[in-house]
Amino acid sequence: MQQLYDVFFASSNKNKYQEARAILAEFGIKLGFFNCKLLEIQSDSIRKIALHKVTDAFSQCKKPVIVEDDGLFIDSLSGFPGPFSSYVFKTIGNKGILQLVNTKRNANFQSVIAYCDKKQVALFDAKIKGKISKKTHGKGWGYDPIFIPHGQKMTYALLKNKNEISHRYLALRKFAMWFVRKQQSIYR
Ligand code: ITT
Repeated sequence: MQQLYDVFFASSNKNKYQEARAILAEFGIKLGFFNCKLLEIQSDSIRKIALHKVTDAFSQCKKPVIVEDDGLFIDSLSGFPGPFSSYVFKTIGNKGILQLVNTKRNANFQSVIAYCDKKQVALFDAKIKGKISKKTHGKGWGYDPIFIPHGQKMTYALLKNKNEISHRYLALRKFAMWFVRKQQSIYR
């Protein structure tokens, strides 16, 4: 019988899963949702956070699984909120971020995808440069209404092709190319 899913996405954030599922579908990878609260260590490195999250995810899910850790890094705030992006969004939100940012608006969004199965762990990361807008534009989730990726005039929230250019897309594309090759070598 054909497997329903190739790999699971462990997260408490359905928005991240929905985007990841659409992105991986383009590579022929079927992504299931493993809705859970993951152990998040305190660290200034989103790679280290993702690594811990994925071992915790595999111990709960017991199937090939990926997790994602993201951060919005604002240059003039020395990279804040970075690894604390989830907490900062829940506390001060976009309104608070806009109050903190002055004339220097450069920022970048980073994603780390971590994969774990019975035999191995692998990490895939990506970064997209951009700017923080002067006010919110659009109704997207998280920081979508205030992040304008480099080379674009609109925020993530207003872009129709977010999933073709985003930090998530760039990291998932690296994962997908590796994963497809790995599956082919298993079935060869
Ligand atoms: P899990 O750890 O359970 O997967 P989370 O929401 O806590 O979910 P992160 O720790 O990676 O995920 O938090 C990063 C935060 O950055 C997230 O909560 C959003 O507020 C924000 N974020 C990440 N990617 C985003 C995107 O594409 N658009 C808007 N905001 C994003």
